[in-house]
Amino acid sequence: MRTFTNPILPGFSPDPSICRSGDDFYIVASSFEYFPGVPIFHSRDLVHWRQIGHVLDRPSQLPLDGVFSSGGIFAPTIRYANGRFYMITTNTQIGCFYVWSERPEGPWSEPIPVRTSCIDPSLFFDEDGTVYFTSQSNDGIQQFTIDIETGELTSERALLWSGKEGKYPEAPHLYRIGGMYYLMLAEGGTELGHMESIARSDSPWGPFEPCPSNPILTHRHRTYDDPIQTVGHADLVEAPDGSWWAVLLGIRPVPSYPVVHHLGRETFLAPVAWENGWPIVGDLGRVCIEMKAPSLPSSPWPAPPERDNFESLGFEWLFRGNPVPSSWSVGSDGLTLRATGKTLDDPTGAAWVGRRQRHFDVRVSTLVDTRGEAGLCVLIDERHHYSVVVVPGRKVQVRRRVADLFATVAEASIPEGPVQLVIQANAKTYRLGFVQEAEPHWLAEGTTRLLSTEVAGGFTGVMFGLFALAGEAKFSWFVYKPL
Ligand code: 6LW
Repeated sequence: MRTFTNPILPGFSPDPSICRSGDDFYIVASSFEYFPGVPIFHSRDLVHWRQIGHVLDRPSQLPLDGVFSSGGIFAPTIRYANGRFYMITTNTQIGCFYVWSERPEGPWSEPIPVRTSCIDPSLFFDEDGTVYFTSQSNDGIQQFTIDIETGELTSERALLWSGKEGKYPEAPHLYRIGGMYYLMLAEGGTELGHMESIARSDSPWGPFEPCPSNPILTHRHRTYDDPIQTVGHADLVEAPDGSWWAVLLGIRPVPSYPVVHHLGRETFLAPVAWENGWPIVGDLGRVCIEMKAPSLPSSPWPAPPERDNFESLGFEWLFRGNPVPSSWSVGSDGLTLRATGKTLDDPTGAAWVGRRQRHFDVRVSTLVDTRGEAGLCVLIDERHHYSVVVVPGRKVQVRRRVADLFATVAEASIPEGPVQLVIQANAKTYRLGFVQEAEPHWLAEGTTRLLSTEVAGGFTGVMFGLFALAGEAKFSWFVYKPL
């Protein structure tokens, strides 16, 4: 039996939504305070994915003024209809909106606002041309029809079925499958009680008949040692061969009790079987690391290079909030960061670029040249980060910020010239240091637990970042090496 390995998108990539155009599948995920926003991935076999861009790659589409950590872009939905891709989402700074494009790699349109207060909006294009807008709202799952040219809501507001248990019904999607309308939603909260439920009706407005085996997806009854927890927030897609699949979010906790995770909520794939007009997700609602692969022809992408010389800033690299244009540039001599006066303790605005930690076991390193103060960090938010920093006087320091606690925990002297900084991660520990004459000098450690979502709060995951705190710094290269 051919299998695939979950997660299909490792590292912080929550709230996945999927659509298909011909033989091509596309996934989008939430991006919160990070810019550019809403990463978009492409696959031809549902198993191998590569990022083709960001849906929101201009400040005019993604204003993040005043954004806080885990604010910004919440759960997106992607749909393909009548030759156009649509992506609808919420920006906590401006509200609900959508953009469209004929090409998934962009450019995408300017935002079209939708005037209703909600998170987790979704679109459904019915065969008769009616377009439905369905979303979370304060009093349950709401639905309107929408004029897709203008964003105007064109019907009365209807409240639909709000799930099996009614706690945090969210992430609704409406589908028409086999002549019935299905309303699928997440409930129970995005933590350990997370689950996915479904109901069906003859009409898009209901009344909806709940599936007798709800929730159709959950790990809430599983023990702490299950390698996957919190599954839910799913979206369905039919493959060209008639098979059905769900993408969903889940976490891979660090083996420990109680459950903690630091890589963020990740994107998983599970097969969907239909029985008596109801979907069975995965192994009776359970998702595994190894699952039976789709029978689509395997279509892998070349592995991304481990080394980045910063000739341009690739899709992996993100800013916290809208970038300060004068704070960064790339060119033949690498990446230059220029301090802005903001630090790692500020939610946005520092001279900082970062990328997701996607593997538990990984080593990242960079060569930095500075007369100021600059370095390499691992960060989940402005209150939880570890860094190894070059400081004036040819010294390198390791600093740890955990909530109200801050300490410089180690210091060493370094010779003149560029210095190689390194962070090595396993599931439980980060080691921070520098490399001299090809030998790593480990200065200090920090536990991954203190950078976890359970400690920091919020909706994101850890990132490796490059930053400048004083003066200018040149980073010649960055290496991300899974171990
Ligand atoms: C998202 C909601 C959720 O909008 O978490 O797990 C919120 N689900 O649906 C932020 O990701």
